[in-house]
Amino acid sequence: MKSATTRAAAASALAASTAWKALQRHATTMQRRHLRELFAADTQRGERFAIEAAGWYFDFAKQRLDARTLELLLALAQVRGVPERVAAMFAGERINSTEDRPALHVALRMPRRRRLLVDGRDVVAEVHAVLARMAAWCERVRTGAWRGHTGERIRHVVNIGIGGSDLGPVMAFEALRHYADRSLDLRFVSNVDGTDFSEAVRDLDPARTLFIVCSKTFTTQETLANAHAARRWCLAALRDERAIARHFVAVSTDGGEVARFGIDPVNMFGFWDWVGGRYSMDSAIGLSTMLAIGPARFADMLAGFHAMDEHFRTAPAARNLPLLHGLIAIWNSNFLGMQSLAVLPYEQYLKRFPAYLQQLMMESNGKRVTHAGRAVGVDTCPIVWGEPGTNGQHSFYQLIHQGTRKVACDFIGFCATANPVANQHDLLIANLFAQGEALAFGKTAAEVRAQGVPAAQAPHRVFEGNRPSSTLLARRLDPHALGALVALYEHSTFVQGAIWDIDSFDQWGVELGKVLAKRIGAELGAARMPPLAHDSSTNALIRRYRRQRTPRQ
Ligand code: G6Q
Repeated sequence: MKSATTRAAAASALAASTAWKALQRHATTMQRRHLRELFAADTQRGERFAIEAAGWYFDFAKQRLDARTLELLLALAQVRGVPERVAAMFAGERINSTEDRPALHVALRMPRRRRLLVDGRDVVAEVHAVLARMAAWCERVRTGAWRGHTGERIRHVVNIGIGGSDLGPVMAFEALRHYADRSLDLRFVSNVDGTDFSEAVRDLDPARTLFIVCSKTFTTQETLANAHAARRWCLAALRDERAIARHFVAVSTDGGEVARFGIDPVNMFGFWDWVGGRYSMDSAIGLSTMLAIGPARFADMLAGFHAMDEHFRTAPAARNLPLLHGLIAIWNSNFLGMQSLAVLPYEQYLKRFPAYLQQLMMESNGKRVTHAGRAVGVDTCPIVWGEPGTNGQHSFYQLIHQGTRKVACDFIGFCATANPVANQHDLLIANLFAQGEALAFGKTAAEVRAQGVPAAQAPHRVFEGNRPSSTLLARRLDPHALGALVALYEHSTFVQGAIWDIDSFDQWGVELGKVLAKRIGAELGAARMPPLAHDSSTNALIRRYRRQRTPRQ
């Protein structure tokens, strides 16, 4: 009897396609080849399998592939219609099919002179109108022209949002902290856990604190709960409803909901339904970023995004960085059996980048059906995780080097540092390069023996190698480089989704939990224990929680 997976694969047009089968056949050959052999066979491999775009050097020579692999992957991209899908995205077509809307984040960073009509409206002009309002407001806060209700200058800014309305802003703030105005203290609150809010404001002065409430829909439970907590906290100290107008601004697509909350729509910065939450850090959702680094540097970041967009849109396939990055991800996960991708930035400022990418990639491509609702039939998004180097080396790298699970790695580094401390940047980057080398080439039993390692210990000291990685290297981490890096991963994610024929811009998988949480929330909140009709495990958890919870305040 065939397993469910086999049946799904049999039903899948993708798995049955000639291009896919050719890659499978090729993979059986490549599975037998070691990176040691591939490098020995081609002394130019390091240069041949590397490209550059928008300030980023992408070295994929340590991936387990050869020229034929690339040829087959590029052929797959052709037959899966990747070029047409890219064109459709840039043209503003409704490529988010299940929500019937465009996914037009590329319009957020188009230069002012460009025009792009969506439903008869020039979206580029609208984007620049919002950017101009954001810039004017940020300048007022940064120069002290915007004051709190009691006339104090704003010193603390708390961004309230979750998911796409948090992960991008916090990642960008951390990444660009070196360029930030240090007289403004930025904090981020996302979790509905009251600890997040309480710890964020415990040492703040309400008279000097401003809240940015970021929510595309302005109906998200967590964000509204935290925004109401902020409102109460602010009013408890300032004791005047009029204070809200000086201490709260909103970023949303829904002016009605913003007004209902009590924020003056004059203090609202808008965006559009064609900006997905996880693709929104360069829209008004990036208000905290602009506040921190200033409008000019925010524009540099947008220019970085745009440079990578233009490269992606126009570069020939064989030299197209996001396209190759996405195809290599397909190769690793679908043909070499890599179950996860570790993103390993050797840059402390990128400490939140893996978390940001987890949402970008796993919420976009963690799907099991195609646009038409049929089983994809092959594995989709790998599990994405990571931590900054070198910390990870003293923790989970053991598994990457010698474990039985297969992990593909993306190393990210910069040639220059904003914080030179003796020779520490050289040490950092030496570690980055060393990890890629160790993973690829390992250490053979013969090498271990030659070092005089006792026979009993030898198996523990062997590194089989042949573990693939890519290295992304840029000159320095600045707003332009960050924009280009994020755009690179956005487009790589899109390429992978296009190959699998899935809608990378919806997220129906988050709905069920939300609905159940509402029902359970009512049961936890009821004065008397209500009749419970969940499974026996959930019922028991609810009863236990009700018996042991903190008394209401
Ligand atoms: C991202 C998702 C999701 C979203 C949050 C917050 O692509 O849609 O993470 O960003 O649920 O939504 P709101 O911005 O509407 O509050």
